Formats: sequence, C-alpha cells, structure tokens
Amino acid sequence: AQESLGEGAMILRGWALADAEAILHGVEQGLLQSGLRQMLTPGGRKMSVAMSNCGAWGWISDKQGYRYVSRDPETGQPWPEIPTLLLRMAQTAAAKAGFASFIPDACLVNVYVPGARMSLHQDKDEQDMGAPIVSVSLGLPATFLFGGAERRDQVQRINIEHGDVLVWGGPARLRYHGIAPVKMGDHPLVGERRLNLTLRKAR
Ligand code: MD5
Ligand code: FE
Repeated sequence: AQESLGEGAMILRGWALADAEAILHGVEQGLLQSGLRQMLTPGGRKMSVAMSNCGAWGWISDKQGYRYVSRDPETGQPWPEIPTLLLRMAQTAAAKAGFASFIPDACLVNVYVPGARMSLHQDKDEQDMGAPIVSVSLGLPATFLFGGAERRDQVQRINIEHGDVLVWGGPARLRYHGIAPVKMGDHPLVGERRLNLTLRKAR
C-alpha cells in the first residue's frame, strides 16, 4: 500500500516487512563496530535518541555543530558499510516514489527507547537537496510529526509502524518534522525500542 502525504512525500506501508529481520541483523552487525551513543546538541544538551551510522559518511552532532564525517569520532575508523539489502530496499523504494538513481552514501541509525523523542527540525546538512531521504522504521510504533516549510506551520500527526518506509523528496525534503515521545511496548522482533534508518545522499 502506498499513500501520498503531500507532494514529494510518500509512505510505503509494510514495504520493509519481508526483509525486516535481515536488515535488523545487518544493522546490529555494524553497531558492534560503531556503537550507539547519545550525541550532544550544539547547545550542549544530550539527545534522547541514541545514534550511530553506516556508509561512507556519518552524521554527527556535538558542541561544534552538525556535520557529516567519514570516520566515527569514537573509534577513529570508517563507519561500517550499509547492509546491501537495506541499500537495495531504499533504492527500490525511492524509485517507486519517483526518484530513480538514488545513491545513498550515508545511513543514520536512530534508536528510540520509550520516552525518547525528536523535536521539530529540518534535515539540511546534505549537499544535494535534489536527492530524497528514505526512512525505514522497525520495532515500536511512533507518531510522526509532519510540519510545513516554516516552523510555525501546522503539524500533522501520522502513525508509523514496524516495516513502514517513507520517502521524502522534492518539495517535502525541507519540511519540518519530528517524532513524539515513543510509548512503552515490546515488539516481538525488535524488543522495547524503535529503530529508524535514514538513507541519505550526504555529498
Ligand atoms: C525518525 N529521523 O523517525 C526520523 C525519520 C532524522 C529524522 O528525522 O533526521 O534523523 S526521517 C524523516 C524525514 C526526513 C526528511 C524530511 C522529512 C522527514 N520531512 O520532510 O518530513 O527517526
Ligand atoms: Fe530529520
């Protein structure tokens, strides 16, 4: 099933279900090398979401700001590779939403325990705003907050579940968005957490 959320934004319900276990396994392998950490905002506050990355570029935040770096600052090593199945899935989802030849070079791994949230923001640290972002959600459900082009714009609340894939491109690429505090629960495959994998073209 696919639904448009407005121009450039598409939700592919259950698109990752069949591959969820294999994708989870691949991501967990990478986390053994580059572990999860709660990054600091430029203002010095610890984020509630635990993060890591895979791919040639990884997104980090610290007191110096937000940026993409080619090595994990915790290990000094390159980030682990994007699992092949995840990469292919993101490319077919992007193509389905009208973005052919999407070549992600970064995948931010976001892990939410109950109570973790992400406040309203725009993703604007990538060089090519013509490339979409593909987001894969696994585990506990969440309420996605989908705003507009301006912070003050009204926010839609959209329920996102295990296996859902969202593609954000074109006019949706720079819309404000966030995640409401994740509710307690226990997912049979993923446990007491929500994972979100966002595939991006950083450079
Ligand atoms: C999440 N992550 O569920 C979300 C999914 C992030 C982040 O927001 O920055 O790590 S990605 C949702 C997204 C990306 C780009 C544009 C839009 C939404 N949008 O226009 O709404 O952890
Ligand atoms: Fe975002």
